[in-house]
Amino acid sequence: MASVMKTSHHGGCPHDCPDTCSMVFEVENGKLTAVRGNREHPMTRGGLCVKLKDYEKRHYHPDRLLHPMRRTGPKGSGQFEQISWDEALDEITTRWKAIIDEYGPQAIIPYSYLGHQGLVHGLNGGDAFFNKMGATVCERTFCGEGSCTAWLLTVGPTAGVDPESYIHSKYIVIWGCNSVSTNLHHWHIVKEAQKKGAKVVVIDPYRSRTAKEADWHIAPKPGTDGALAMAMMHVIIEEGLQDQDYVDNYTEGFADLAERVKSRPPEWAAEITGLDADLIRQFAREYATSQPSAIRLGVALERNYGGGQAIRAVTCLPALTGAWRHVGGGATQFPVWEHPYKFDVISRPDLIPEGTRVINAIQIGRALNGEMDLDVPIKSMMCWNANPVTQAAETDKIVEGLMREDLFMVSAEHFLSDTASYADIVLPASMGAEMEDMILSWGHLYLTYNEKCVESPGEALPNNEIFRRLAAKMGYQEDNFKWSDSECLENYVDWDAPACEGIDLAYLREHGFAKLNVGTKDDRAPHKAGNFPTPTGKCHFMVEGATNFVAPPFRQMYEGFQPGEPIDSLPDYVASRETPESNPELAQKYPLNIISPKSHGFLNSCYANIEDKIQGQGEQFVMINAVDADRRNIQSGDQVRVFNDRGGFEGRAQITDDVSAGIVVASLGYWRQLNKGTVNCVSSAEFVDMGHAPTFTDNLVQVSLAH
Ligand SMILES: Nc1nc2c(c(=O)[nH]1)N[C@H]1C(S)=C(S)[C@@H](COP(=O)(O)OP(=O)(O)OC[C@H]3O[C@@H](n4cnc5c(=O)[nH]c(N)nc54)[C@H](O)[C@@H]3O)O[C@H]1N2
Ligand SMILES: Nc1nc2c(c(=O)[nH]1)N[C@H]1C(S)=C(S)[C@@H](COP(=O)(O)OP(=O)(O)OC[C@H]3O[C@@H](n4cnc5c(=O)[nH]c(N)nc54)[C@H](O)[C@@H]3O)O[C@H]1N2
Ligand code: SF4
Ligand SMILES: [Mo]
Repeated sequence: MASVMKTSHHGGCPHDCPDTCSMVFEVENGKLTAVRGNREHPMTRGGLCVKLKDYEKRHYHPDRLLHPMRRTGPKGSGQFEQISWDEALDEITTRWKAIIDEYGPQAIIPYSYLGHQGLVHGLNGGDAFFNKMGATVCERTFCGEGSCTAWLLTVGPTAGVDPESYIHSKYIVIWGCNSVSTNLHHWHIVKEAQKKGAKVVVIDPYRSRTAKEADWHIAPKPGTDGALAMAMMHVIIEEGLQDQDYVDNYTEGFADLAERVKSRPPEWAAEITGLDADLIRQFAREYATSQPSAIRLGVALERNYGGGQAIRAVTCLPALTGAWRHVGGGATQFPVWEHPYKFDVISRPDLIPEGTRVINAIQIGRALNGEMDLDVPIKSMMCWNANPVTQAAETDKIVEGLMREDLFMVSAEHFLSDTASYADIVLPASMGAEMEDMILSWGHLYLTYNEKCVESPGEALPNNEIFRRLAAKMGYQEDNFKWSDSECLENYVDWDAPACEGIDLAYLREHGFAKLNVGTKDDRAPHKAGNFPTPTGKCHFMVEGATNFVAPPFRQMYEGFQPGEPIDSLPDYVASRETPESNPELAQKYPLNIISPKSHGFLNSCYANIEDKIQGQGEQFVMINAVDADRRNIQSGDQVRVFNDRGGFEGRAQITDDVSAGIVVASLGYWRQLNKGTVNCVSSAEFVDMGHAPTFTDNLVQVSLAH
């Protein structure tokens, strides 16, 4: 009998998810045979989610791209011929050099996101290459960017409450986050706290899976969280429930905030949010008096025009009530702020030529289809780690742009995604277990290592190797393009930072993960005595001279960026752009607000092409209230069309009181090539008030029976 070589290796889930699970890769005879959650990791606790539990199958899926390919049919037809890596890279660099000669390097735009979350192969992995080229800078603000701006203005770059410290919380507010689907490895801690007596409040306009498990589900109208938070502060101050000592010592602008919220009573907020004024009072009192209280801010909170201001208001609450004094008290946005990554070394913003333009990824459709007034047109786009046709707003414009015969489009992918299918050259990319990396975490305080333990199938290559080879062909000489993946890791992390004390790459290789030295779950109370990483060291209810900005690393920092427009010095409620109240004329045609949250069974658009995952998730649904369904003669199970002036998609009606009248919910990720349109066909590419974040929840639609 031939002997079987069985080994286990440390992995990290590379998907765009706050949990960044620590994984164990099982390898037999050079093949990945099983992937499981690391039992030693206090948050992963041995379990992966439904998407990843058989991650090895994704590695060897029959549809996986294995060879470089050149388009042979019309754009988007999916007709390609196999070519060699040399041919592919020669063709790409020859075309790019010609474009640079004729139009300059800004005619080329990179487009990437967090398809892979590694420091080496992830979001910023191609930045150094395209910065050296002088390409247009692509600003990537899909996820939490308005929230980042609001958070940084108020409390600075702090990780806030350790997600593990929620075990000590007595009152937990999950605000605009569907943790059961999107943050599972925090949810078990919340559930444990709940068992110990903590009250769990979920604030979500519809009854999500998470809302169903809450002790109290509060359902304001979409985009009205700012009014709710302002009214809470009104009640807290009116009833003297604030921690005056904390406010006096560790905050700025209390008198101005108190003056502002005076005219924001619960009755005012009730009109806006659709909630009862007494409910708002009760919530404010409970929140202020049940300590430690913790707020987990979800990404979706920012997705309306007033999203940034709403998050500023929410972020004031823990300082007003002194919640920060306690372990398990305060708020959590992105724990990534305390991870010592050297984004300037990874991205090399110093290489960006002065005056280089910036185009935002959310508006890529407008940039490609000619709608944006560009002095240099975009002649080439390279896309990796992202799938804008499915995930970015105003899909029809993106497709119109990608159909342009004069656009040279390159895609590095695992599968022929909705976006890759429009490429001129497709490059096969390596997957999780096939490349070394450390996986960024925006949902916990651990460093996570991922070992390369199997070879890539076919001719697939890691993203960073693709850029190394492209750099060699372009003649770029910087160190970034010479470092091996291991050398990148040595250079990309500030191993000398206090947070890394006792941790180095060798330690991570041996143990797979390591908690940063930023306090333990049982003693971390980073702001018990103020100590906020703001210019004054205090929490800023008010920021004098505040301006809008986009935080790094999503927008690389270089001196050419101008500060944004001035913004209100205090938080407030700012109305959404598309609601029946704010735009009655539009609402006559399109009376319903659509929410397009993440799917339980897909990871953004990943897995939405895989048969058993589609079966698990179910087909595209449209949740609608009986009142709205009756008016349209819609029965449960009917195929319906959801549309507005930007486009439309189809789904199966689910009549349910999980959504209120006036709201429909259809989840994200379904592939356009397998469905009739996607949720992003109706979403707008306008920005919210801060951080150039997207308005994915600020869209009016009509729903009718499909024909
Ligand atoms: N309507 C609506 N739209 C939304 C949202 C919403 O809530 N509603 N959410 C937004 C949010 S929060 C986000 S983060 C974005 C996400 O938007 P995207 O990042 O564009 O979405 P993904 O589906 O994760 O696309 C990742 C792609 O990268 C590929 N990929 C994965 N790993 C690798 C790799 O190692 N190498 C290469 N070359 N490719 C790889 C995957 O196959 C996949 O096609 O979507 C946004 N869009
Ligand atoms: N299963 C699964 N997990 C994922 C992902 C996935 O696609 N699938 N994607 C990953 C990514 S990229 C991200 S960014 C995270 C995001 O994870 P979450 O932060 O949970 O984001 P969403 O699912 O977009 O929205 C969460 C909830 O916010 C609600 N919401 C929408 N608008 C509003 C509003 O105006 N106010 C309030 N209070 N709530 C509102 C939605 O109804 C939804 O139930 O999840 C990650 N994890
Ligand atoms: S997608 Fe998220 S929950 Fe699932 S294994 Fe990866 S990190 Fe964990
Ligand atoms: Mo995201």
